[in-house]
Amino acid sequence: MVQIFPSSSDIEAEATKAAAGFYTETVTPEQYPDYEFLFTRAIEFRQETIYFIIVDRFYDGDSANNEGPNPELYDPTRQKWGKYWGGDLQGIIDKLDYLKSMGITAIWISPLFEQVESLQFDNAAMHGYWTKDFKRINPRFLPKGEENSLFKSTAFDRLISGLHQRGMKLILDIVCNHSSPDVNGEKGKLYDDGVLIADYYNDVNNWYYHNPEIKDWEDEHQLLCYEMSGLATFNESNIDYRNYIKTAIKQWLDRGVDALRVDTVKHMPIWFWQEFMSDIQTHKPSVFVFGEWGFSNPQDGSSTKFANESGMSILDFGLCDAIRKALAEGLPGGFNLIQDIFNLDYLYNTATELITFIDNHDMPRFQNLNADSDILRLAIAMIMTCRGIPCIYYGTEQYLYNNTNGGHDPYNRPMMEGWNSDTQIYTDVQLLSKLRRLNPAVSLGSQVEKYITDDVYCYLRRYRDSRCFVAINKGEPITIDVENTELEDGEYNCIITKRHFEVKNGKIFGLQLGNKEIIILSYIGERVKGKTIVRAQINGIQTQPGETLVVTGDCLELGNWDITKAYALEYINNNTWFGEIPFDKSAGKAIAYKYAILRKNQPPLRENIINRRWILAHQGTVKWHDTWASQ
Ligand SMILES: [Ca+2]
Ligand SMILES: [Ca+2]
Repeated sequence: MVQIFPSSSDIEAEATKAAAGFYTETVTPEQYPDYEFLFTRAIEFRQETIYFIIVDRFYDGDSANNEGPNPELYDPTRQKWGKYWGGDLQGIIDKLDYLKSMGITAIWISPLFEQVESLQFDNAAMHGYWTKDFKRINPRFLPKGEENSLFKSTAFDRLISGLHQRGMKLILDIVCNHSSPDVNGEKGKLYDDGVLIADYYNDVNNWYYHNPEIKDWEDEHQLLCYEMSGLATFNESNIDYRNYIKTAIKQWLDRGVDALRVDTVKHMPIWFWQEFMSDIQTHKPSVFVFGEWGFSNPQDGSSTKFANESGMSILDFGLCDAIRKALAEGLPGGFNLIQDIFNLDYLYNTATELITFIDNHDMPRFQNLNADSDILRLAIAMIMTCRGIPCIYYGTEQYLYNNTNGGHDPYNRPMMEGWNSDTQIYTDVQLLSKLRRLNPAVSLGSQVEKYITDDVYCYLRRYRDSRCFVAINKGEPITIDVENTELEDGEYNCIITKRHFEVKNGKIFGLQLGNKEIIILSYIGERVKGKTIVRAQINGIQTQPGETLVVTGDCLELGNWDITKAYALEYINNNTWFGEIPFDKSAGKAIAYKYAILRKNQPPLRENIINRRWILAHQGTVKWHDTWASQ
């Protein structure tokens, strides 16, 4: 006889035991597991300046490794653009001082994973997107003869320590969607630190989809489950695959990687990324992640949805496209094309964390569209000062480009040649990277247009009492009046040209702008200081002018529920309020809080929610990403 339900006497016995504390262990505070790390999520990346390196094309620091396992894949003449040319990890290590001195604080390097060692037609996997083993390093990037298991590479350790000693960060480029295409009759042969675990042509454990190429790019099923360029495409429903890829990435993070750039996020379902992000951030809460949603644009709801729901930021293709059209191609509309993109920032929950760029390894370089280095300079100064985290493609500061076939792939990946630290862009980035670190208006603040025509653009970055005013003229010399700059009255020197300006009654009269000139005026106010600083962000509430969003809570720093002592946040845009809240007395303690809106001539409007709860770290920076709980 099978007993399905416990008998009433069993239930009574259980109840008696529970009442007697039978199931309650006495735990002293010292024995509590330390879960505080889970409440210190998300590193602050917004003050960084990123530099994107194609490892093979940056610098050959060790010629002994150039022939690699298969010499056929190496082209010493550097004429065959699909083959390896010799760049390696030692080359990056050798140039860290060059990058540091330019003001670069984080480098994104093309994938380091071990690649298929064969040619497909005349092409090798120098780009790093045909992975054979996610737990091994491409031997072409390591000293000859060094074991290439992730756990054994000393060159990788030297790269990490070289970066960290200089206060710089490493962003690892990862691909979860696919492994390798058919090369020499093999496809998708995948290894787990040298042990074969999957093979597209003998896929006994269903690690891959076996679908044709994507034909209809509007069909979501095709986007997610079909192939691109014949690449063996992973079946993410297979838990063994997911465990493999997540374990591999965690091992790289354990070795010192600070952030991740994720390839082709569009081609995997959102639930996969949500699971990936929560597992990765539980493993290493400080990791910053951004994805490549190809041709993302605020007008494309699927890309903003991904940016808001996946747990990672994205590359801002929409802004890139607008800057190229306005500045490089000089299309009608000019700066208005760029402002049109900023006007839609409210569609993103965190527009200030979008990765901004003007070109990359998948499109012609900016100078292929317009060789004028002064225009390039304006574009770089713009991404260094507008909202988002700037990413500079390697060589831009040396005016590196090749015009073969219009600079389309692979001609957008030339070998880095010059290392001149006196170029105008090199020295601009030096100054502007410092500005990003020192002035929170640039890294965290709102962005407001102050003057715009097709050729002239002025905008203000604003956070608390910090300000950064930018004026750019891409056309003929002109003199303009800018009303309501929101700058404090007084004298300012442009941080680039050193020109002198006066702000009176909030206005700059007679602002003379030369041809292709940029002016940047900065005022750095008081920084928020505290043992623990919470960077609180709330989305999903549209306030009216004159209203203020505050955080009220059960601790001194939040006013002990006295709404008149609540902590005020800063307006960023129609979807976002943000602020840094310092905690001293309550650092290390559990608190409860909620958001409220202070309104004119009306009682405050509090969120309709019992409480939000948080365990404050003892020290450091913490992020809250909350959504307004409506009535
Ligand atoms: Ca080499
Ligand atoms: Ca896929």
